[in-house]
Amino acid sequence: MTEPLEVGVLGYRFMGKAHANAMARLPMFFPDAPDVSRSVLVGRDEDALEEAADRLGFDSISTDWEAVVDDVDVFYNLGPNHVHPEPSIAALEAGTPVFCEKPLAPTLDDAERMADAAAEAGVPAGTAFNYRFVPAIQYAKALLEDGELGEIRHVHGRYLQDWLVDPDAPWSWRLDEELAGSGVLGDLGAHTVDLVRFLVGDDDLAGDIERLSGHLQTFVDERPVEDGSAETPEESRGDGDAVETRPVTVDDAYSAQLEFANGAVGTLEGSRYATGHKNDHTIEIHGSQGSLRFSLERLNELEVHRESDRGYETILVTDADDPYVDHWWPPGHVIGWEHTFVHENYEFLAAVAGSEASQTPRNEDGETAGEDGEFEPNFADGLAAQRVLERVVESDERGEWLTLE
Ligand code: SOE
Repeated sequence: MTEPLEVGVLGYRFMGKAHANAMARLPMFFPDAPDVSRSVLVGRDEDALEEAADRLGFDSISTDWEAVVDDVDVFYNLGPNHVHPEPSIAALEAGTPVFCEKPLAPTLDDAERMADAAAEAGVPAGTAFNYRFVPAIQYAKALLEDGELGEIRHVHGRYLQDWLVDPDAPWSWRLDEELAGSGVLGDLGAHTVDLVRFLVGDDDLAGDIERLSGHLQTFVDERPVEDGSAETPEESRGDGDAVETRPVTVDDAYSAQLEFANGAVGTLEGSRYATGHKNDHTIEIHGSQGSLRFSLERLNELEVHRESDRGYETILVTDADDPYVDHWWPPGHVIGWEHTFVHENYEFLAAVAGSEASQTPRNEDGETAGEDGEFEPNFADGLAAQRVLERVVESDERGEWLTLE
């Protein structure tokens, strides 16, 4: 029997919980996944770490990431954005595979350093764009790759949340440029840009984004501080005992217009002020022979329109032969947001183990991601998304359309 992969995880809040849950589900639902031990949980506050390690099933805790990155078989970086670069680079320099939350880094420079370290290390380095692993999104990709929508003309991506609508919702690290890099742009826009690249980025579809025009807006420029740690909409509701305020130094909303290599046009939008939208990520694509649309709030469905149809057909992507579905429940027994983390952990850890367990679509050589030790989205994908986001910022500052190099 091979030894389990010892995983060290930095971060134990929202994303720490999502990934720990995913790892815990693997042996039950993906028995061909590599054996994993949730070995060490890393953070700064020992009491909080003890409590979280106990609850999330970790064997030990550490407040010293430098020691951990060298010691474990795999390092997960799930901390706030400003903590992504140094521990990830140190891990890669030690030859340890890294799985890092999105956006890859707070700045483009940091993202470039991280992607360079990954290329140098030659071990799996994944960016956790979990929405690629929604079965309906993979179904959509297969339709697009089969040319079923014809020539792509329009691509729309919107990610709307409403957790900052209340001007008294407390300040958090996500609202600080030093800690987060950007606001909605990096937090939500990174997901949308990645899905657009994933779905239509191939040369025989829309290809690369060639030019864009971006706009950013901050609606509330100061917020009350409670303990400054609010991380989720739930925690950001506020209980009115704030003692001071802190400036909001990031964007609250963004929009962008895109031109793709094949001449297709695109629009992107993201906001935390979209009243009534909790976690609404939608993608809509129109081609010469058909269209598709997807909404994260109905993630088991894909709406598809083909030339001969009079409207959209809603396809329930829950059949056993749909991506990943046979691991879960019989047709129609839907899955949720947390399953996307299980799928991405399965693929990433399979790549780390060099396992043949992966069931992602095979390439022309019949290989899956795990078989040749490659995992996508990798740090190069994280960097590519970041380049687009950086140009949105520059375009907003300069008030003009910009090309992407
Ligand atoms: C918070 O806005 C957030 O949790 C993002 O950070 C996640 O990436 C997204 O999936 C849901 O919203």
